[in-house]
Amino acid sequence: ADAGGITKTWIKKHIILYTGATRHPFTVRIRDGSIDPSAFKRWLAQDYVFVREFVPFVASVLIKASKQSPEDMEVVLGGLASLSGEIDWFKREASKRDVSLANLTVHNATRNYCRLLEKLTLPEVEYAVAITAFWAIEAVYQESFAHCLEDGNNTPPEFVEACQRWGSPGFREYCRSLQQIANRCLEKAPEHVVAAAETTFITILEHEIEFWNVSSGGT
Ligand code: HMH
Repeated sequence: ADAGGITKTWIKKHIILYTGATRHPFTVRIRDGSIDPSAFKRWLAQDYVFVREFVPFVASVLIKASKQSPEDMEVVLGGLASLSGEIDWFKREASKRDVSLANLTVHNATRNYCRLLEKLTLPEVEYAVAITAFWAIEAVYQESFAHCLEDGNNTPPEFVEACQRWGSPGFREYCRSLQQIANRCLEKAPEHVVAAAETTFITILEHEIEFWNVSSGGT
């Protein structure tokens, strides 16, 4: 297999969708400084809902990883552990910006994405499919927010901290580890599992785009 593995060939094959998720107008506007602060607030509240649902999903990946490889388990455990601090960060950030997390409206795109996570949490979902989904979810945020910190950015100071959560070199390394695990699993997986993982990858990208759309759009 080539260096980037199967996941890299999928990125190339689905580059329009991938770019749609990783260079969405919402994050591009953070980078160029034209972001509407109310759009950021909308994103913050919806992502808080998402991250709460993400915890049981990652826990399910942890259980699957623990049955496959001790090294994989440690990588996934690191990700799960960091979600505790992430939830705290959302709460702090929301209170700073006067965003109520108590009785917020859950948008359709958020609900749909949470439903997808719930399905991917089921024990019958193959480890190779689950870890591919996990990698794709994290990679979209990593690529999106790293771009906001790259050379030539005009990211307003008040959003730099958020960008650093997912755009940092540490998060990039963590995503690389997930990608390597996914590649290794996919190499060994039977054809129908590889096909299911590719479909899941595409579905994740579509849900990420819909999710960003909610943040940038009106209500
Ligand atoms: C919608 N995708 C969404 N939210 C997140 N926090 C991540 C990915 C990364 O964890």
